[in-house]
Order: sequence, then structure tokens, then C-alpha cells
Amino acid sequence: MSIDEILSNLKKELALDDIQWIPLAAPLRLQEYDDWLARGLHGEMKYLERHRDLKADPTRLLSDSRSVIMVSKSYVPNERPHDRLKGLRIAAYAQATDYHLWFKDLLEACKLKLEKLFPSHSFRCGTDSLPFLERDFAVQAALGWWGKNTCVIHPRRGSFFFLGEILSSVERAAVCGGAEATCGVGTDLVQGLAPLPDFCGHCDRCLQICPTGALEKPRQLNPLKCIAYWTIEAREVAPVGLREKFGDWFFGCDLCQTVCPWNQKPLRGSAATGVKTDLATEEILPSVDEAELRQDLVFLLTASDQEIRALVRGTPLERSKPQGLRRNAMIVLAHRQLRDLKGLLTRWREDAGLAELAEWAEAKLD
Ligand code: B12
Ligand code: SF4
Ligand code: SF4
Repeated sequence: MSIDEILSNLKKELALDDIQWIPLAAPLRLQEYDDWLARGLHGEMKYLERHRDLKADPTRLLSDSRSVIMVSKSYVPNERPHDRLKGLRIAAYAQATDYHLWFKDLLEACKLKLEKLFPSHSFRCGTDSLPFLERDFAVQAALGWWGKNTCVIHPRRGSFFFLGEILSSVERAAVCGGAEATCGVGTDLVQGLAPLPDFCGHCDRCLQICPTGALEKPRQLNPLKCIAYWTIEAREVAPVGLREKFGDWFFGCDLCQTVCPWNQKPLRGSAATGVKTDLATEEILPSVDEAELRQDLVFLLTASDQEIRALVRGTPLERSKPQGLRRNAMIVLAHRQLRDLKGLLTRWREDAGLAELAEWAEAKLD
């Protein structure tokens, strides 16, 4: 079996969108990563700093690793929807069950098949949480180009996909010289793949649409201004001037991807249909159901930690913890000017972490 046949079989059997196998080289943009860390842009995401050396040398993740298989899996249209907190504006990836579980399972299945084909070799897979510069290697594997919004974009598939990786000890010399010579792992592994051209051209829609100015320059995102950072990763509450600009995003943000011309085709027919890239921010996204919105806000601001945890279990929303979800709910409540729900804020004025935000939200509703 040739390498192309192996990859094509894996793609079909596991319903992957793209899969490429490349030699493990150095990251392309480590210097930019270091500059970004040096500016402190990782904020509370201290793991990005801790993992820096592992990212610089991915061979440390798997001894004898020689190559990596990069995989993409689209989440638009959503094949695994959950029905939690549907009244709130949640980024498309988080409207599905947690990809750290199901996509990791797909990658493990892929790994098992590879272990059978290459019994004397070792493999290690991951998605998101492995200290590995996924977008850098996805670009190396020609799964897309680096968009000005920093996402990896494919000319046909757009950017609404997850990335995953399988590190492997396989290299041409080892395979062809040993018992697995019939596998025919050939020159394509040695040479790598030609990168895709940068198809952003003169477009700058993502930079224009970002409500907080987080895309400071093409391909330079400042998470400390990004809605996704403040609603998913941060434990702190966003500074006042910034939270005013969040709109009704409750968890994550898709604006810089939604306006991207390369995402219009993948978006058609998905839950996000109706996207019109020439409209003002408020009009770009489908409206949320007001009754459901109220119901969700009441739940989040009255339920116990335990009840909230039970509701979001198995979804990406778990990442924010109950206190983070309450925090996000208060900002949405203030933004949507739901004055009749103002009473929900009262009890949080006594809460050490949320008091300032509760007072701010009350003032916004006055
Ligand atoms: C930390 C993190 C975040 C942070 C920081 C985002 C960021 N842009 O770095 C926050 C919380 C904000 C975030 C948000 C999102 N994330 Co995130 N995130 C990550 C994580 C864990 C690490 C990314 C990282 O290393 N950032 C460090 C900075 C420095 O990297 P960077 O901004 O990409 O900058 C690089 C380029 O700009 C490049 N560069 C700089 N200058 C130049 C110039 C040229 C010419 C070129 C070519 C390149 C280039 O070099 C830099 C260093 O590599 C990865 C998973 C992983 N293990 O890699 C997922 C990951 C990047 N996230 C992902 C997703 C889906 C999202 C969201 C869409 C979720 C959402 N809807 O809310 C948003 C998208 C926001 C955006 N526009 O990027 C996917 C992206 C898939 C894709 N198609 O690209 C990943 C790969 C997870 C996964 N396994 O699928 N994320
Ligand atoms: S995810 Fe939202 S806030 Fe973050 S850079 Fe994109 S548009 Fe801006
Ligand atoms: S919106 Fe335009 S500039 Fe931004 S990533 Fe898409 S093509 Fe590139």
C-alpha cells in the first residue's frame, strides 16, 4: 500500500476532511511565537509559556519522532450538536459536543490503524491540548494558509475545522529498510509538501469586523482584546472598556471567520446561514430566540455550581467553569438591556469575583 492509499483509506474510514503526512521539521514561525510571548499576550494562558520549549522541538513529545500526520475535521455543518444554552450566542465549534473527546477518539482510531500497518513504530496523537504548534504544522502540511485572522484556511473548506496531529517515528529510511518495506512509504514523506499560496490578497474583512480591535495587524492577534479569550480562557473579568464591545457573544466569537469570503461556501446550509458579509456586525449573525435567551440567563444566574456543571458536561462550555459562565451571562444581560431581569444581579453583588461586574451590569440597565 502506498502512503497515498493509506491516507486516503484513513480519510474515508474515519470521515476526516483532510490528512497529510509530512516530515517533522522545525516550526516555521517560532520567532513570532516568542515575540508574542515576550509581549505577554498570552495573559492567563501560562501553559503557552511553559510549553514553549516543547513546541520549539516537537521531537521531545515522542522520542524518535520523525514525521507528523496532520488532520483537519470540519465542524460546520455541525454533525454533533448539543442542545445546551441554545438561547445564547455560542461560537460554532462550541455548539457541538466537546471535540477534545470525539475528535481525540477519531485520532486514536487513526493511530491504532497506523500501529497495525507499522508495528515497529510509535505514534502519539493530540488535538488542541498537546504542546504542539498545530497551525504551523497544518500550514506545513498544506492543510491551508495562514489567514490574516490567524486561522488556517483551506480554499475549499474555509477555516471552520479543528486540527489534530499524530506524531510518528516513521521515516522513509526506517520503513523501506525494514520488514515494512512493502508499505512503500516514498519520497513524498522526505520532500514535504508545497505550501498553499496566501489567498487573503488585499482583503481585510476580518480586521475590519473585529469589534475589539484584537487583530492588531494581519496575522497578529492580541488575545487580551479577543472575545474568545475573555469568554473561554480567562478566569478574570474583562476590563470595562472592552466588555462594552462584546455584543451578545456568550462563549467564543466567530466574527473574524464568519466574514471571511472563504467561509461563505462552508457556511451555506449550516446553522449560520443568512450570513451577509456587507452588513453591520449586529446583522451578520442569525438572531437568537429571546424567550430561550431569558430562560438561559435565569438558569445561569440562579443555578448552583453543581447544576451548571451537570448541564454543560461533555460540551466545550465546561472550560469556563460555572463562575465564568455566570460572568459571561451578566455581560450578555447588560448588552441585551433586559431590564426586567435586573433582579438576577442582586445576589452577585456580594460575590468576591463577580461584585464589580454585577454593579456594572446594574448600572448599564439603569
Ligand atoms: C491559545 C489558543 C487560542 C487563543 C489565542 C488565539 C491565537 N490566535 O493564538 C484564543 C483563546 C484567543 C483562541 C481563539 C480561537 N481559537 Co484557538 N487555540 C489556541 C491554541 C491552544 C494555541 C494557539 C497559539 O499557539 N497561539 C500563539 C499565537 C502566537 O499564534 P497565532 O496567533 O496563531 O500567531 C501565529 C501566526 O500569526 C504566525 N505569523 C505571525 N506573523 C506572520 C506572518 C506571516 C506572513 C505568516 C505566514 C504567519 C505569521 O506566527 C504566529 C506564531 O505561530 C491552539 C491549539 C494549538 N495547540 O495550537 C488553538 C486553535 C488555534 N484554536 C482554534 C479555534 C477553533 C479557535 C477559535 C475559532 C474558537 C472560537 N470560535 O472562539 C478562536 C479563533 C480566534 C482567532 N482568530 O484565532 C483552532 C484553529 C483551527 C484553524 N482552522 O485555524 C486551534 C488550532 C485548535 C484546534 N485544535 O483546532 N485560541
Ligand atoms: S474571535 Fe472575535 S474578538 Fe477575537 S479576533 Fe476574531 S473577531 Fe476579534
Ligand atoms: S477575511 Fe479576508 S483577510 Fe481575513 S482571513 Fe479571510 S480572506 Fe484573509
